[in-house]
Amino acid sequence: MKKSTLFSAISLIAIGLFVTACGGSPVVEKVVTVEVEKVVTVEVDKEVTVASEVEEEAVAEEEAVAEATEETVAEETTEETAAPAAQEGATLGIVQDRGVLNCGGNANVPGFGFLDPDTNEFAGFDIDFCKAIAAAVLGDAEAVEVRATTGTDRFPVLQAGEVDVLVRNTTWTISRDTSLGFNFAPTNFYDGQGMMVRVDSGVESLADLEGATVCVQQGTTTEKNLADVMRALDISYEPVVLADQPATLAAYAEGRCDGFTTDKSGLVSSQTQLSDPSEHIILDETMSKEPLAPAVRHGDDQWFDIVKWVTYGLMQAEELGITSDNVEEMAATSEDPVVRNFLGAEGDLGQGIGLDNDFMVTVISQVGNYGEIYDRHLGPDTVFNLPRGLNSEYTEGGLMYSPPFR
Ligand SMILES: N[C@@H](CCC(=O)N[C@@H](CS)C(=O)NCC(=O)O)C(=O)O
Repeated sequence: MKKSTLFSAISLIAIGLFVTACGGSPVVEKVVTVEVEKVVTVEVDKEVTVASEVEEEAVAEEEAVAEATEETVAEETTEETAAPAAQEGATLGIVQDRGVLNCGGNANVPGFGFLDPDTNEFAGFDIDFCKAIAAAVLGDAEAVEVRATTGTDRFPVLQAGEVDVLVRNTTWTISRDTSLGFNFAPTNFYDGQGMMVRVDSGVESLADLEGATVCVQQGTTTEKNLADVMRALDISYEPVVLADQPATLAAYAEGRCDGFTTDKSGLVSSQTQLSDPSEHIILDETMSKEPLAPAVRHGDDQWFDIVKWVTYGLMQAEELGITSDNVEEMAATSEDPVVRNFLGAEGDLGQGIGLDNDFMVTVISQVGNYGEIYDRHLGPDTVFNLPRGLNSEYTEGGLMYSPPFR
């Protein structure tokens, strides 16, 4: 197919934003610079998609800057040369030759994706999905390089192939799944947007936020949902749009916003980072559906299948009662044909995706099943103690359901 080079450079510079800081006095808070620069080599019929997406992002950035009362953003995408689609069948070989899985992650959401400053290691629920994929394709759950991404740069980074997979509390939406050029593996965490407020504000529901300021992070579904929900409820409010989670949380903590909105998982996580978590509550209302899922680039169905079936495999293992402790024994001794096929003791299910037939034995022995991952990072023995809710197995009334390994 014919190729061409697309260069798109968008630079929005707004200077001298006069804002009112917490103390009330007007100050020049920051020079706002939003730059999106792309040089991409693409198939001709995909140029329009990429270009229009960049434009959409630019418009969204502009709106965010215009809407926000103050702030923010020195945001640059690092993408220079990018193929928006992966080549069929290539990714597995690239990862195996490299010997390391490049995984787009989050550094700022404890429990999900967090760069521990003490150990300088990434840890969390999402990070364990990176590890599971590495175990499946490289035989080593530790063979992962996590790249910290923000709400804004995660998509260009994945589009450019700078990471092989993105596992970063990313909501599966139609535009991301189509025009942005990604495929989503099964949802690994069903979430919804919430609102955190101070207990002493007396705010008990969204309706009480008339005239309030709300801190929200740029480049997220959160930003758009907030506008939609408040409009539908006919509540006027002022968004304060910030570049990343630390800035958004800090602005809320400093009292610059009455509310802080993001995915409820992100709120629970962020609440633990506040100096006195008990001074804050998360409102009962759920403002949106946020199915969080791993994503890969369009173009390589084999790679998509691998990420998809490793994710399902973690759920299937939990359903079958296979854990990191018993997986080797189950593989060696189980006479249940479903278990034997799943673990590659018989049949050739791994072969269909270019992996060893016992790939799930490697994954489960090194990372555990879905329930083990959940409990390790979010369960009753953690500071989050998040009930499984929708993230329970379907046999327990939840939505975790793997199609058959058959
Ligand atoms: N699920 C939403 C929101 C994801 C998101 O970016 N959440 C923020 C707030 S918890 C975050 O992870 N920030 C981390 C960071 O900025 O480093 C989406 O996909 O747009």
